[in-house]
Amino acid sequence: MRKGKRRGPIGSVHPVKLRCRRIRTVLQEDIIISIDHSDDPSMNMFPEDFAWGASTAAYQIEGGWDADGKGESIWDAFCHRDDSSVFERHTGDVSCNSYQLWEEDLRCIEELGLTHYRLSLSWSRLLPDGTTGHVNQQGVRYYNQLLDGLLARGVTPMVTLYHFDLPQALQDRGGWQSPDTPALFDAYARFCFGAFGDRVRLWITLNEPYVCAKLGHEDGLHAPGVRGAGGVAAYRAGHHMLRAHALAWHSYDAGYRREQGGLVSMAINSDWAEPEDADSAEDAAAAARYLAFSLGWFAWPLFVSGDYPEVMRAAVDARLPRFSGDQPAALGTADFFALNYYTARKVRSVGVDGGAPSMKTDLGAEGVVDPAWPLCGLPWLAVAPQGLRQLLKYIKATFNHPAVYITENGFAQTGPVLMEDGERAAFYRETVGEVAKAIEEDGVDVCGYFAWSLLDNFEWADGYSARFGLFHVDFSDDERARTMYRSGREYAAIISKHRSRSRAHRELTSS
Ligand code: GBH
Repeated sequence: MRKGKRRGPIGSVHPVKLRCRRIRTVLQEDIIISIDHSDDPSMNMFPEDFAWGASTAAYQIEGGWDADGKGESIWDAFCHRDDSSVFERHTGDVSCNSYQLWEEDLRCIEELGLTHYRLSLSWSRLLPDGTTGHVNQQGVRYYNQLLDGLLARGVTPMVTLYHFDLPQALQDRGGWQSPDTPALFDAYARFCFGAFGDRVRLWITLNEPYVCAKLGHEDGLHAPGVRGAGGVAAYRAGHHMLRAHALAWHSYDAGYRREQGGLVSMAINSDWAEPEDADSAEDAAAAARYLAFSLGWFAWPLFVSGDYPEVMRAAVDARLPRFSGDQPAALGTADFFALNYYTARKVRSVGVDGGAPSMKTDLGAEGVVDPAWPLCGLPWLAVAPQGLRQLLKYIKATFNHPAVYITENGFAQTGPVLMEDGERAAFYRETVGEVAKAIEEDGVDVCGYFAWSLLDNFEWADGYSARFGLFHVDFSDDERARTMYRSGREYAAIISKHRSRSRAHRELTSS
């Protein structure tokens, strides 16, 4: 590897080049372009082909839970339980009704001026029993219309194959705890590459395996609702998700990449973590463990060693599955780094007090929110945009300078709806400013930023009580009217300013 040169995406030889190298700023650029951004930190230079996007997920927006032959997913089943733990027993049965109102979504995307849109496919809408034995053509038609609609508007799709909604039929066969599920995922992935890959260049196999493993198979807060499980089920589920990802990446590499020329990765979520007491070696070690157990759990196998981080191995020991014998290997199966970032923690070390093993005792650390960071009503979500810059720096240093897409980032409102959501507008301004600094000052190869989310939607265990949208959705109205928030106007303005700035800059530097 030559020094000073950005390393190509791992798995290196393929026809796609990520066209997101940084554009060098010229001196006097401000004067030449005559935009005064001295008081606006988000106005640094972004590459001209930077991806400005927003994200959604199928179960959170589509509704149509049993429409036109769709099969049941684990989230349908979880929400329909008599003893559902979801906020006020909300469900995604109708949600934003994007299954019928997808043209409204396209209008929203256009109004924001997005260059990219990240959506997820509902596995059980396409393959009702989870297998390719039966394809639901109505589901295929739905996503064809949506993808064609995006392309017709000049919007590049990024497509996630799995965003928490396993077909219930596969859960009945053991779900992510079964060693058979990775091969079934691979078959589903190949089906999607074949059906949609002529129009999709950016693929995410799985969204946040951490959340699916831990909240779904240890905390019981997400489907399938496995609780306790003694720090076994979550690691096993996570392992099978890594295996599923590796199989799908290799399937793409061997069977589709040459013709379709796309890129495949997995979206990994992590808080930024820093020691609570900067002078404490214990807290420093605890913060490192905190990162290893979230980002590292999935990034180490893909980017570093093909195995879990050492600190995880040491703490979890025999309960952590082994990769030995797994073919193909997980190492090298990410063409870019896909990061979902929301918040940060000050971390302190906590002693292990014996008792039953759990992910919590394995971690031996506790993260707290700095009282200076504003909250939004969701206890876990404190505003810490500077943590994103820190995490990006960490990713550059730890994973050999990968190309990075920020595939989710956002801030919610809870309680009475504020259409003039100034705080959220400021959040986007500041966050984009931190991304700009990561690119310009830290040299991180950030290729895109996707806001979570296009629309207010079904926020999992919190139902509709938390609103993450750039558009407000009126869930009491059959039309599910979408109305842009002030934060949406802010994001649209950021995008349009940056796009014209980089265009102007290119014209100047190329003449
Ligand atoms: C993302 O997860 C999801 O991909 C997306 O679907 C979701 O709508 C969005 O965030 C907003 O939440 O309840 O105290 O156990 C973000 C990462 C990690 C945030 C787990 C919530 C649970 C905290 N998530 N965390 S707690």
